[in-house]
Order: sequence, then structure tokens, then C-alpha cells
Amino acid sequence: MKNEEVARLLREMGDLLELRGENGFKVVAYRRAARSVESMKTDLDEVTRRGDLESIPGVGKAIAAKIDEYLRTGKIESHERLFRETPPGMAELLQISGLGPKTVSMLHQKLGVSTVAELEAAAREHRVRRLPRMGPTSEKNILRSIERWKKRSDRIPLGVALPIAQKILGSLKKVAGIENLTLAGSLRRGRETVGDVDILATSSSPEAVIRAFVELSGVEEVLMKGPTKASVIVDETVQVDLRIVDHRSFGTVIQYFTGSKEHNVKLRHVALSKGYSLSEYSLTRVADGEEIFFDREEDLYRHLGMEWIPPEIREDQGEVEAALARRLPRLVEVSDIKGDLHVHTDWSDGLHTMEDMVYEAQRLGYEYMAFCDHSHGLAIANGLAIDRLVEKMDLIAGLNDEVEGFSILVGTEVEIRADGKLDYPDEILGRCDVVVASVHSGYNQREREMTGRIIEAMESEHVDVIGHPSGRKIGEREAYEVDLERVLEAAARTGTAMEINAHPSRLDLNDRWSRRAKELGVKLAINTDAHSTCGLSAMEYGVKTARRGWLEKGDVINTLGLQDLLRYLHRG
Ligand code: DGT
Ligand code: CA
Ligand code: CA
Ligand code: ZN
Repeated sequence: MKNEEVARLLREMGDLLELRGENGFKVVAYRRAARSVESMKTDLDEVTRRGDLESIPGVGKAIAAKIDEYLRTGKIESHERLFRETPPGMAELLQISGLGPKTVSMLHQKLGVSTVAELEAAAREHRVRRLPRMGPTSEKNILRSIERWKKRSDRIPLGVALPIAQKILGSLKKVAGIENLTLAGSLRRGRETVGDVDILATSSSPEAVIRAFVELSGVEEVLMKGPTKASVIVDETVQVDLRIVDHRSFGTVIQYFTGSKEHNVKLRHVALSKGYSLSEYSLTRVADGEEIFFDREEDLYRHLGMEWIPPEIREDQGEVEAALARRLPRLVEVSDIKGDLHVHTDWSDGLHTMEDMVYEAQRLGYEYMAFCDHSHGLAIANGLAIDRLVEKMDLIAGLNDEVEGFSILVGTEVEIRADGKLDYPDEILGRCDVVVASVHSGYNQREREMTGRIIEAMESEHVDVIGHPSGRKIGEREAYEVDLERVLEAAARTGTAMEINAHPSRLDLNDRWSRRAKELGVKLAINTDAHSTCGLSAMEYGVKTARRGWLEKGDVINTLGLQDLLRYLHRG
């Protein structure tokens, strides 16, 4: 992990130096070093420990010192200086694929271009093609790369896209003659971010449906409108595509437009191996050209000798092989969830009272809920001092007597302090039913410290769950430096569950790490971390993430009934 990061920094230094017109020798040296660090099989930490950095091909004294600096401090001062001294748009220009530093500095010198927007304008005005080594084709390629770059940086969080999509589905449902209205694309697969919203439907009067679609009240711009297809913009930036397809092909089309592209490629291979060619509309028998149509997706998969594959795992990560062998997992469902184990109230930084939260949880059909307000060290979140937590425990006991068929668990979201110690003494933690331990402070620790800090918390016999284990916030903040592989190994060893925090801006653990956790035999808890009654409905995002991680009911502790859960928590 560190090797990759160091390689990236070294390569970036080469680029930034070249952008400044530094001498070519230095530039080449950084790139060569980056390449060899990248291809190394050993950890840089290990090499440093042996005092062997200079044995890496292409790494001399100067670069070795920078690598060493990174390993000690987590940054390279001269890299940061270079970055600061480069106009911000210029570094961004380097991210446009096909644009190296040479081209970027030429564009800067000849056209005064120093941002992506300026480059786009110059290319549209055909000023780029007149430059040396450029022409109409390279100009067109630049524009295409800019489009791709924009798309890549503009992915929409699932938590934003899904409500928008559901609102549109709600309006479309009322349009006369529309049938089989379904989400497709990455949104149907439940990816944590989506490029756009894809919707499919069938209708005997497609043009009327398309007309109604582009005239929906939220539509701000119509990008494209054809007889069976339209693309519009809603909420300023969200693109929504609607396609109306033939009823008899619906199964094949929905399969195709659900993707992922990689899954589709794999599926076409399977079809070919069985003597069919698969298009987005039909399956054609190669031998005699006979075309087979499927109005149901299930039938298409069945015809190819496979189980139907839930959309969330269609990523070509082994699902096609598993479906052929009829060994697909039975993925966990929202209806399997029996309670929420991480919920805040107005005792710390939540909006609603314990009573409000209980009422909503019962409405959702849960059997139990754990109130996990913050611990006192987290002053900004109004964390509870010990006496307040004790007071709350008494109130919960009273509430439990009042409600029927529902159990309120005493919990805490205890802060894992920078040194790995927990924010409450053992005696208090021992009195809780559920202890979620999380990191909300000291994000800047180096990987080794952060990993050790979380593992130390897991060694406590009282800690049941690690909350939002990576700390990332989608589109906002990267994960802190942490070796999740080691954390998961420790979780398996100590029997600690990992949270899938269902808040749509967290989804943490994410899909991949959830799957890895399962592989290592670690249990998960899907929790909303709700800070209000509405927050409790985020469960569906967490379950989607769990499904994308191939999790089954048995992998998730809050699918257990109350008694089994308490036994699992050793508090029976
Ligand atoms: P996104 O929108 O970037 O989050 O990802 P998707 O997966 O929704 O991609 P999108 O909207 O471009 O296309 C929807 C689906 O259509 C995609 O998942 C698979 C299918 N598809 C689109 N283009 C291709 C293609 O070139 N080849 C194949 N096999 N499938 C494609
Ligand atoms: Ca899409
Ligand atoms: Ca699309
Ligand atoms: Zn929390």
C-alpha cells in the first residue's frame, strides 16, 4: 500500500518538475524510481529497516532520503512545495488522459491555457489544432478526454441518486401506458456512486411516454430526445436516461443495461461457449440463426444454464462462475434485519429523543435497538460524561418496562483515543449491552499507529463492534491511513464484529472490504448511525453494500433474534 503511494508521489514529482521546465535528467530519475518502487515485491518499510533503500534500481541517495522522509513523516516536503508552487489548474490538466507535462506546458506557453475549462474553450475554438504536433484528431481526442474526466470526477453518491430516481419513478408510474418501469445501470447494482440514473420501461406508445418524461416538473434540461429514448438533467447535475423497449425483449435489455460492462462481457463469453451470440435484444443460436427473446431476465440466465444473479454482485468478481455452478450466495435482505445497533439520540448529538427513536424503530418492524451516544472525550458531539451515561441506563431500564415486544439495549459509541485506550473505564463498558468503538479524532496518524490503535481497542473484551472502520466519507474525505487487512485479521482473532455503516455518505466498510471480512470469518453489523428518526431508513444502503460484498444473513449479527444476539454478545 505504501509502495503504491510512494510511487504515485515520485511520479507526480517528475510531472511537476517537467511542468516547471526542470532539466530532463531529474524528471526521468523520478519516473524511473517510481516505476521500480511500483514493481517491487517487498514492502518499502521492510527495505528501510534493512537500510537498503539505495539497492532499489533507480533510487539514489536523494530519492532514498525522500522515501525515508515519507515513511517517517507521511509526506515529502519537496513534493508539497512543488505542488504548492504549481498553479492549481495545471496539476489538474495532467489528469486529462493523453496530456503529459510537455503538452501541458506547451499549451500554457502558446495559448495561455492553465485550467481544464480554458483548454476546453481553446479546443472548441480550434486553437489547439494549429499548434506544433497537434491536429484536428488530437483536438477531438482532448475534448473527449475532458468529457471523460468530467464524468469521472462527477459521480453522484448513491444516497443522492436513489431518492431522485425514486421520485422520478413515482411520477413516471402515473404516465398512461407505461409498464415494467425499472431502474438499471449502476443504480440497480447499488454502487456507492453512480455516473447517471438509468431507467427502462416498456410501453405500446413509447413516444407519448418520452414526451411525458421530458416534461416532468423536475427536468431542467433535455440533453437528447428520440422516439424511444431521452436523456435529461435534474437537480442541476444529475443525468437521467429513460429507454422504452420492446416488451418481448425486456428481459434481455434490462440484463444488458444493468451491467456491469465487465459482467456483460463475461456473460457473452458464456453464451458463445454454449453456441449463442448475446446482443442487447436477443440471444441468437449461431448454428441456425434462430433468435430467442426473453421478457424476463430470469429466463435469460436460466437459458444459459445459470442461476439468476442478483444485480448487486454483477461485477465479474466470480458471480458468473458461481451461478453456473449453482453456488450463488443467498444475499442478506432488508427484511432479515431485526434491529439497529448504532443509533444516536438527543443525549449526545442526535436530534430526537429515545422515545421518538423507539417509536420509529417499532414502525420499521425491528425487535431491538441500541442507543450508542458518543463518549465524553468527544466534546464536539456532546459526548456523555459517566454520570450522564449511568443516568441514561436507568431511564432505558424504565423505557424497557413500558414498551412491549421491543428491547432497548444500552450501548455506547466509545471513542478510541489516539493511544488506543477507550474513553470509558472497563467497569462502565461492562455495564453496556453493546459497545461500538470508533475513531473520530486524530485522523492524521500514520498507518502503523492507526492500525495499532484500532487493534488495541479490539483487544478489549468489552468492544463488540468497530464503527465505520475506515473513516472515509464519500466525496468528502479519504479513509484514514489504516491497514484494514490487519484490522480484519485481528477482528477474526478477537471475535469483534465490523460495522457496515449504512449512512449513504459513509458505507464503511465498503463492499470490497465487507467481502474480505466474510472471507476471513469476520461478522458484520449493518448499522445506520442514525442521528434522527429519518436516519433509521438508511438501512437499505447498508444492506445494498452488504449484498455487494456477497454477505448472507448468517454473516450479519443484527439479523439475529434478541436472545441469539445477546448470546453472541456474551450478555445472555
Ligand atoms: P455508471 O453510470 O458510470 O455509474 O455505470 P453504469 O454501469 O450504469 O454504466 P452506463 O450508464 O454507462 O451503462 C449502463 C449499462 O449499460 C452498463 O452497466 C452496461 C451496459 N453498457 C453500456 N455500455 C456498454 C458497452 O460498451 N459494453 C457492454 N457490454 N455493456 C455496456
Ligand atoms: Ca449509469
Ligand atoms: Ca446511462
Ligand atoms: Zn455514531
